[in-house]
Amino acid sequence: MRFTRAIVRPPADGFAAGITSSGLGPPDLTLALEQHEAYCRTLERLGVAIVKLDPDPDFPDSTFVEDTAIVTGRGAMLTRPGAASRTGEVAAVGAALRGWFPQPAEIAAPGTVDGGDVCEVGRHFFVGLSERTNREGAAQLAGWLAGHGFSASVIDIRGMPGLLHLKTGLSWLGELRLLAAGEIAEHEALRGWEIVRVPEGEAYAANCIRVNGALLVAGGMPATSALLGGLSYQLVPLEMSEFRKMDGGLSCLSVRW
Ligand code: CIR
Repeated sequence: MRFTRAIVRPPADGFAAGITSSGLGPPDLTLALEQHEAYCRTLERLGVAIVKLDPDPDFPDSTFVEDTAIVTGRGAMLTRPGAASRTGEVAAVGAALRGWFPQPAEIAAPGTVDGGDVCEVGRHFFVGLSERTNREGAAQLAGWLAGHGFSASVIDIRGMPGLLHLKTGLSWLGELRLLAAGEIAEHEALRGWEIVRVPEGEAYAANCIRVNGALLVAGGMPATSALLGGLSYQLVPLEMSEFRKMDGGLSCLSVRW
């Protein structure tokens, strides 16, 4: 699918107060803003028009817009993020999305879904069951997807070490190929898929995004970059150090369609 638009939201003052388990120390906001700007410029260079929301200091995790909405070629759905501190982030993204999708579907309580648990792979979606996405939310999402002609399968990542979301450890590289780190690579839901395994010590590199012929990858991951470069992807490495400190990756920073 060719992307033409993306919603993004720069990190706000107070970014360091967001949720994190990384143990990498507090992010530097100035550097985070530079990294965010480079991300936006890259999307634009690849033909994606950016819809930039104002930073919101009331929501320190609000730069991770991906978690608040799911957009497919056939419609949009607003999520109900699993972390209480993040539920208020949906309103601003929803308001922006309504410019293109006037009546988005919505995940209803008690369901919870974070967009980071939703991995589109063509006409199929893998949905992670996680600390953020519960069974009820996953079922609502699968029902909505089915109504639009998409299938879905659930991958329970609870108990898999180091994974906040499904896409922390899994990315679609296009066609029948996936990039996966750690235990996810062995999951039976992925049988029949060609799995490219993230090299030891570079698990953070598992979160990457394909955008209009390019593959955006985290910078500073030499073994993964060499592996993917060898598979002839057009790599665009982006520095993500400050978002990594807050458990965020490349996919989290935009809602794309
Ligand atoms: C959180 O814990 O919710 C944020 N600090 C990080 C969210 C990252 N989002 C994503 O992977 N889709």
